[in-house]
Amino acid sequence: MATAFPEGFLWGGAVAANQLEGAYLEDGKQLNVTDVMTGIGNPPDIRWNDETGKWEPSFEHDFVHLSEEGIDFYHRYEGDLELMAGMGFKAFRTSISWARIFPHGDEDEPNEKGLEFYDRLFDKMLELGMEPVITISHYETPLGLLIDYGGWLNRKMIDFWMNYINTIFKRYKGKVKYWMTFNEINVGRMIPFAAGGMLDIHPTNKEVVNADLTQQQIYQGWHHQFVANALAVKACHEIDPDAKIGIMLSQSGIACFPETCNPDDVLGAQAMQRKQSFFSDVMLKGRYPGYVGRIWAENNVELDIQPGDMELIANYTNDYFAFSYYRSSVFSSKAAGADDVKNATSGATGNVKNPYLTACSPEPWCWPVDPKGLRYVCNYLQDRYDVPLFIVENGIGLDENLDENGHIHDPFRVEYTRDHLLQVEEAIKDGCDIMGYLYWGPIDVVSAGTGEMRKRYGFVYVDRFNDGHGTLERVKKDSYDWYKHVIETNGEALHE
Ligand code: BGP
Repeated sequence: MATAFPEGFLWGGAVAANQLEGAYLEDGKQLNVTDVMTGIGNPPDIRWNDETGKWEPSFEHDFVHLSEEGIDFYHRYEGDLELMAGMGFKAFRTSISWARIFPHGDEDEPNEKGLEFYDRLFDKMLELGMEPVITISHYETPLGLLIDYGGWLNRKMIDFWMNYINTIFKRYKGKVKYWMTFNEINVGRMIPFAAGGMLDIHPTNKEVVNADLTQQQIYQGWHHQFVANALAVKACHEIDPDAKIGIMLSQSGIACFPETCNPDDVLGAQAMQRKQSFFSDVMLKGRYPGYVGRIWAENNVELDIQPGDMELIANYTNDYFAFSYYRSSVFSSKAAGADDVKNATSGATGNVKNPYLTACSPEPWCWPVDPKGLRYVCNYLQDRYDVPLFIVENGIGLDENLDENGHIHDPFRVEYTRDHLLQVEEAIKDGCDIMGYLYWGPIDVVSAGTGEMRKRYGFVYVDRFNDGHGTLERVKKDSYDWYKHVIETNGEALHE
């Protein structure tokens, strides 16, 4: 039976530098913001120093920052990529750790050793037949830029960003065909330091890091990122006309459904969707959408838009829409906390449970499983933007241990992935132009949301635990051969 997956469909997996590379201070690298965070929902582990009048990283803590060593991908990438190639991956997504290239962020010249690492990494991927799909900034703003400049709250960031992107576009021209600018900036309000890359450097309370940015601050920070995104599109196309550059957003929040046909539920769910679509409306349609005018007026937001900004945003929209999808949610106008985001990293926006969904990932995470939500999101995005779609994150985190025979049987992961892929196939039949599917975390990595190893997504197990112990040995789970079979049959195996 022929499948709907087109020839050249980019099957593969996705990770991010800060969650697996380790080597966090090696070869000239300095700290990225996530190097001092345990779970992106928490504030960075930095302290105000009255003498220097600055925030400084605190290395005094009684827990393990697992990302410091990650899964030691920095030293083991060859073997790990061979494991991925063993499943027949056509593409592998990772990010460039910004602070490997510009360690503090504001240097004029890049760190050659950092550039060499990614040369080796991309060469190895290409040798193994995998297209590098590269996120330019995946929660990895150099800490120096946050502490000294406030990150994206400051327009100067655009200059540092330009230095960074021009360096990497020129260096990796011909090697990287698929770029993405920012990972999930649409969750920047919930995760201002990591996803927003913003830090209020004039805190009123020096005991804690202020996570509550004003509406004025956050929209101004996003405006700087929109300009930076447009400049990246321009630079990418000029430097390497064969390369494509996408946006990357969390789109679980698009699958936010009204609890009932009560018009208040329907309008409320639409407002939730717009909180997500705002970002793609700007970066793909090239202008601020009308509905944000009301939000700005009601919150006294007055953006500082410099001459030329809106022309850039209009003229340099992205080539494709990459997104993550993990779960759906339900909005009820009657439930309390309608604006609450229950789980920032999953991007969900609703406030009540969906009685029609029976499965969820294990406690304490408990992300509801909704494969049809993915089909809904694909269709929604295709209708609204009409650009190629790239599913660059979808997967399930489970708490797993080797059994007495040294194996991991993970039928739930197979079921989750199969059910989602069947809905991707339906979306393709619906007319969606889908470039590929990259499973999130094909090898166990440190969780972004909670900073732990216990939440494992991999087809490959890594022997490392929350307290930092473990041999780092890699073991294939049952799902490894299953995914391999799906790829080699271009999806036909989903129907077996
Ligand atoms: C996305 C992030 C990833 C990733 C994934 C799973 O939002 O882009 O970095 O980790 O979520 O989240 P978690 O690791 O919290 O389970």
